[in-house]
Amino acid sequence: MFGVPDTGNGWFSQKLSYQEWFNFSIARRQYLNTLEVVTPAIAWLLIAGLYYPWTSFVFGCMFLVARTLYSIGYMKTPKARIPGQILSMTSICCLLIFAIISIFKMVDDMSSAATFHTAVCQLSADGSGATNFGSIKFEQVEGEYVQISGEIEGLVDGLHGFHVHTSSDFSNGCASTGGHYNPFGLNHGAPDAAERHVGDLGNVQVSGGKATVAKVDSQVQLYGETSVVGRACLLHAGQDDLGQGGDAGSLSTGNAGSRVACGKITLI
Ligand SMILES: [Cu+2]
Ligand SMILES: [Zn+2]
Repeated sequence: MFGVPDTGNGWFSQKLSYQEWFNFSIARRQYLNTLEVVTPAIAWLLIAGLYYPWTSFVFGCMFLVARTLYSIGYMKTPKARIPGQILSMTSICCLLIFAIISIFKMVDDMSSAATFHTAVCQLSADGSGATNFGSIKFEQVEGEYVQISGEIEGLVDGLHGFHVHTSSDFSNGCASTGGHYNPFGLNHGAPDAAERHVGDLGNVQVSGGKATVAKVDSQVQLYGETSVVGRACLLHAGQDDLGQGGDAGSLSTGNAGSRVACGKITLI
């Protein structure tokens, strides 16, 4: 297999001449070298290639040239193989570094893909999914607060109650989306109040016909048992009194008036 001279006396024959053993040794070392160097190089090349295809390609070519130089040098003198060896080690080390970075990126990608949620809610007068009033984006990394952002237009200036309502049943427009999402059976309140509905997001300030929403909320979730995904986001004609109105309506709806725009909260 390694070009072992057949002496007819097995592997440990003492009848092999020095030259025969030398040739055998060279062949065996070249074979082992191939296993020890080329195998990891190919493995690292494949891993690094996932995130750095062109860099890996360049180092792969460099490695190929290096191994060719090394093999040519090997046939001549121990010194002649040094440049090939240096180039080979350099390229294989670079491949290893990029392979390690790729593995870290892979792990990072896998964990963030599992824990990062994004949802969007297109606002229209009847929940049809059109974006007549703009749209709201919900973003959440599991274990952290949700970020709510968006641009709203087409509402009259002033404060408008902003909530997550229980269902995305738009059979009767925004009117059929139920009450504020309230899985814990509490009274209506401000977003930062101890007692509030999960769906209570306070007010949105419209001025000059436009509003920019930028909120961080502690109770709205995009995953788990109290997820708001599949429910409705909704804007009212009037201001939400945040439960401070002193009447029954204040503790259930915030007296925010009629429902102007709504849409389904959908994961993207
Ligand atoms: Cu509401
Ligand atoms: Zn409420």
